[in-house]
Amino acid sequence: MNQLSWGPPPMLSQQGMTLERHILERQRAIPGATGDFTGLFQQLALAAKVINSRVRQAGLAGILGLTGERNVQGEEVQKLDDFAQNVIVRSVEAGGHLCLMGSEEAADPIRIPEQYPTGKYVLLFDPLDGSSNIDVDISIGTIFAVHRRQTLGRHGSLADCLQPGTSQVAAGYVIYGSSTVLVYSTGDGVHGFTLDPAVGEFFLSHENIRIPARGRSYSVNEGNTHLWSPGVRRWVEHLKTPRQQDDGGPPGVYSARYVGSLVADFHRTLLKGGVFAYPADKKSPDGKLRLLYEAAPMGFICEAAGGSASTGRGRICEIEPTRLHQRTPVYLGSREDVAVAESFVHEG
Ligand code: FDP
Repeated sequence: MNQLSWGPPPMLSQQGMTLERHILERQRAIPGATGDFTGLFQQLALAAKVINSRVRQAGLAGILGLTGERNVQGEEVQKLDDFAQNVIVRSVEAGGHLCLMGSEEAADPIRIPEQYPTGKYVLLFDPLDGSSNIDVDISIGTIFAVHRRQTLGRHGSLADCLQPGTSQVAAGYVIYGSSTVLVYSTGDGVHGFTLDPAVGEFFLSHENIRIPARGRSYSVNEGNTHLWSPGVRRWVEHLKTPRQQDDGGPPGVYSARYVGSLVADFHRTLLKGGVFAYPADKKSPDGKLRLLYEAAPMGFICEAAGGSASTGRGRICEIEPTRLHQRTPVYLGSREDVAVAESFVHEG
């Protein structure tokens, strides 16, 4: 037996591809690139590290629980939501790369303070998604989308935030899970970086992620069955009904997997395949998830990995937004699984 094979596998940090270097190398390949984008990403990565460190200490530092306020969506604001919002704004506002920001936690677009220069990008983000899971130690995450500004003037305007997902120049998320992973795409491939807590750096761990064309699990809140349309109900019944597999294997059904934290449910779907859905229902006729800083960035990543992102009736990334906190129904995941969902949703 080869004794060397008993040694520990090489650590990610020894392989040396940091998030910063990855983005820098891509920037060098683009003629005329100014480094603005790289700078913005460095600041986002820093914010993710700060949020990560606080998420890891939350129970110890006494910052679990609610602030006592409600956000623009009427949801109770968790102390960590509040913290993450401040960290992101403070990390990116001074860099000179942004003209405006939009966040789940702020009713209106967030301006860059007068003392700082403004730049050509717009940042939309959900600072801490899945926040109802914070107190019970379940994976939560940060989601972000970057657009190029469309208007002139120092500050940009709401119109700069209201761009379709197809206009995103980058999208990404950070999952604070059993490890902390940052996944991003600029449209040509999806890459994941795992935080090495000993070094304090994100290292490339998931290069060129491709979502399988079909998966074996579905992820949806089935407690809402009574609120769904007949088509959505039939779709989930279809997934639960044993049928012959395409490859002639034994009859199989889909497994149910639902964390209730978008970043966690999406991350699993991206890596393993299958479908994540938050359909429109009687209580939320437009769906629950927010278009600009939840559905569109996840949709952009999903498509860049070879998957599909649908409202059930069309591409999420083609929706022309009209409101900052607009919602949309969501079906994200493996191409074939999303196509099956669409065929049922179309039936009504
Ligand atoms: P949360 O309410 O905990 O903030 O966007 C909100 C979100 O979580 C998503 O992360 C998650 O996918 C979804 O809502 C869960 O909603 P339900 O509790 O209605 O299933």
